[in-house]
Amino acid sequence: MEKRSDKAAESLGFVQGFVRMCNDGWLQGWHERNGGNLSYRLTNQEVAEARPYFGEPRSWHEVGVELPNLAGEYFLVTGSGKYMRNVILDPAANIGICELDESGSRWRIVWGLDGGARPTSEFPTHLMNHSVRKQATDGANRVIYHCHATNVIALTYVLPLTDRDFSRALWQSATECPVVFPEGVGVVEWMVPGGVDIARATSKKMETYQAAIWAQHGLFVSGPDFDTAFGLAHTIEKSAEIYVKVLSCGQGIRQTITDDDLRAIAHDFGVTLNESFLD
Ligand code: 2HA
Ligand code: ZN
Repeated sequence: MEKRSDKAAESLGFVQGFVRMCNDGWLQGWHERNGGNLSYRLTNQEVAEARPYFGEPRSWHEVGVELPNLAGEYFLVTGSGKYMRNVILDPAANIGICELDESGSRWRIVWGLDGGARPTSEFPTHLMNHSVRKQATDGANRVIYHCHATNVIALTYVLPLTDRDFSRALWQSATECPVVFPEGVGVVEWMVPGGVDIARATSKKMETYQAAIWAQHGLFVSGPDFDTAFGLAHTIEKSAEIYVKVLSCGQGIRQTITDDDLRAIAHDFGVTLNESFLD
């Protein structure tokens, strides 16, 4: 059968949702140059819808780790060196669908990433996070998103780089935070990006948390769909922005949300806060 055109594949619902999220992140100012990346694990239904557009399979590449629970899965992913602001102009040149082999240790491009492009340099981190989040959420989580959220990064210069310090600061800086991420956030110390070491450190955090902060670099979030994952990044960054503004007033903190207030929010909204972060 003749392969259908790349352009037609761009009208598939999950591709449109992906493209919109790339553009939303750009509009937030989180994707200077080629900064940041996004990946999405397709449902079986979406694979079936996309299959008519798949091209001749390209060569296999090693992930660098084996991820058996992702064997045979398909991922839509942004390209290495590609700019988030360009995705909406030409999706097939800037994003693509990759298939994992039956051992979960190799990937190949089946659609998009035209002109010899490759998946993001952070693909190992994305795949390891997908593996961990799929396991942790019984298959519900499908989105992994990395952005250079400005105020989150700024806080990694002034707060101790612990899960506890960041979780408390974020919970106290916006009342919705304990409801949106009651387990807190993980913090990964500064590491060289793009490799398997930072991927391992991040996915370890993602066993417990929906989000991990990379010191002096950015934010990784996960979620079941584009709205929830983007909303999580937006909520964390907004709270960080408030905390940065409060510190910038230069008067210290006169009053904040107390630990008993946090417990009261958790009680009324029916969420379980990570008690080890409360006094
Ligand atoms: O894709 O953000 O961390 C560029 C990056 C690497
Ligand atoms: Zn980055």
